[in-house]
Amino acid sequence: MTSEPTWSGVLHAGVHGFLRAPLVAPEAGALRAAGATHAVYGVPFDSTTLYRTGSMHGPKAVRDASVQFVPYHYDYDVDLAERCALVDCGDAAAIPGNAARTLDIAQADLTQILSAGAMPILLGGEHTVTIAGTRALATRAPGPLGLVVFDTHLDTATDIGGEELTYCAPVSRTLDLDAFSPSTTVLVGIHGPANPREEREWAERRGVTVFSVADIERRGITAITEEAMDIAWRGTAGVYVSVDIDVLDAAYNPGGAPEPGGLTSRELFAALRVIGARGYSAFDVVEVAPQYDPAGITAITACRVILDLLAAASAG
Ligand SMILES: [Mn+2]
Repeated sequence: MTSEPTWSGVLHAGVHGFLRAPLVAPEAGALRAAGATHAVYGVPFDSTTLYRTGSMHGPKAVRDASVQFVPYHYDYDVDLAERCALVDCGDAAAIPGNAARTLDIAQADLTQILSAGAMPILLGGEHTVTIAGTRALATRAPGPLGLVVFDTHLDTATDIGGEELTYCAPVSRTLDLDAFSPSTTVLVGIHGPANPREEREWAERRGVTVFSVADIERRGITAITEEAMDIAWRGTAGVYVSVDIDVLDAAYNPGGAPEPGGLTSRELFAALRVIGARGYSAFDVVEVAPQYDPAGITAITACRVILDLLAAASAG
């Protein structure tokens, strides 16, 4: 983060990375030279989206929204500028219409970030981009990995019309990797009539833990997230966290897939408090589709997801 005064000029003036972080190429040498501990990296890709395409504009919208925040987080009494050396690695050179090549490009860049000892903060793009994140972590991690996904949807499709690299399948493609296991995979926030029965049966058959909105209603988000992290960290060397912004109620996410009956933003932030305290290895925020959201609520909330996760991990 830069040392320029927070309130000088107008917040949105100038060319900036996420939270005014310096721009550094996604190359291990450059990242090491910059002393980066955390690296924001966007994947502007949405070519497999079935409904309301537009999350390719997510990374830009999240960066733009980030200028209204300061590195100090009141809720945690933590100044991220003192705790993290955050850089912005820009965006993947995504190939429209080609998920396989886009994921390869993103995985290579994310591997550079990880090999520099920095934590990737991946901005979608559609949920397919998670596959690049989990693949990169799997090639770098010393042992088995856990996966925690916040989403309205199961995302456990085997394929869509024979296409395996689709935004309906980030969980199933991650579980193709040897490093990940259904027994340490948890889906949180699932609900509603946008989940095919086959995806539910796939998750049940494999032994993936699913916590629905009804579970959260009954037990509370903190207890649910504590149990999710217990499961994800059971015998694992790292945990990948994916936040599909559509886990939130449509009131907070009018974008790509608005879903009535989802979590409140305060419930999500309470979950992130637990996740930060328990620790994670990498995370993403996906499915921000700003053009359906004239007030910019979704991108602002996605910024909060990042700032809360970083602050929660830095606190205490
Ligand atoms: Mn999803």
